Amino acid sequence: MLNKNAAKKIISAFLSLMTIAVMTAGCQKSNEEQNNEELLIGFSQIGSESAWRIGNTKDIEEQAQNYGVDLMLENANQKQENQIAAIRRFIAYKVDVIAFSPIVEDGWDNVLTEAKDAGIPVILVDRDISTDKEDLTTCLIGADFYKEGVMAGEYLIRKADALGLDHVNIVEITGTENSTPMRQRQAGFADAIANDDRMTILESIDGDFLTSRGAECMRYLLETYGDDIDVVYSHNDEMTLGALPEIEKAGFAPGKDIIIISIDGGQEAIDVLKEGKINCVVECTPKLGKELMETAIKLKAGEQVDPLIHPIEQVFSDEMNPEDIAPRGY
Ligand code: GZL
Repeated sequence: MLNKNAAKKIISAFLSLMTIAVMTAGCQKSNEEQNNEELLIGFSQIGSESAWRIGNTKDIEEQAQNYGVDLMLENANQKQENQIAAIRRFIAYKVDVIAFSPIVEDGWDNVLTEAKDAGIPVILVDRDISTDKEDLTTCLIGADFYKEGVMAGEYLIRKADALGLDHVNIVEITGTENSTPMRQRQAGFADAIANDDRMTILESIDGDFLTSRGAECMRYLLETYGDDIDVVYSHNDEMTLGALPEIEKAGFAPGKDIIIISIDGGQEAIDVLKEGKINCVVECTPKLGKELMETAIKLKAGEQVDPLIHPIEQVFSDEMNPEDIAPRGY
């Protein structure tokens, strides 16, 4: 039978061991969390307006899985206010990194200042913003839209040479007004043809990157300019695919009577190019997910990141054998 003192010492020693065990377990748990901490990205996507956008979303989700990254992706259904609200939710949720494709370039200063004050880095994907403030974003991962416009203009000059044209009347169906791709595709194309006296842009009209608007714009342009139109320069495949039936209804053969130049390079447009109804499609890859994950992982680790990441892009046209074009995947 233990005397009382011995019993007290054993109980005291047991309680001390228990305390150490709990504390160690607590430390071990926090150490384990720190070692296996998940990277959480909050992504605000513009919407689902095109095969390009749907392909972009799919690629980001697939790459998040490949890299074991937690992704909160919210679809803004083409509304800037929905993107701003989503970014505020990401801030409240204390995500590690915020990423988004800004539907237009202006109007982001307040919400991005809130993200900066919260210490959450922001990655721009696909499109850019316009701001006078410093350091609201860490980098831009997206196409060189100006170069896409230049490549479209350079194709048209080659096509006019090949056809021996002495004047070329162009109608332009632009993407969403004040968006980066619209501004830069318009500027690049205009600059590429600026010194060619054969070229005249009859009118530029906003098709908002939508098939339905592309059809409406084409109907108006055909009613206004009729057979004066030699070329349609469309800022994305959806608007192009909306325009083509209107051209045919008006009695013209797209790709022959009217040169058709488009941008994105989705499978549907490439199939129509193979039919000879589109003459040129400038590639704009939606596959930006890998670069996004690698950049976010670097930011989480406190590493420096490239401020600008442009994917390499090509031109598909009737200057090549369209059968050589590999499946596009979007
Ligand atoms: C381009 C992207 C554009 C696509 C359109 O990177 O922002 O938005 O060209 C899409 O198809 O709507």
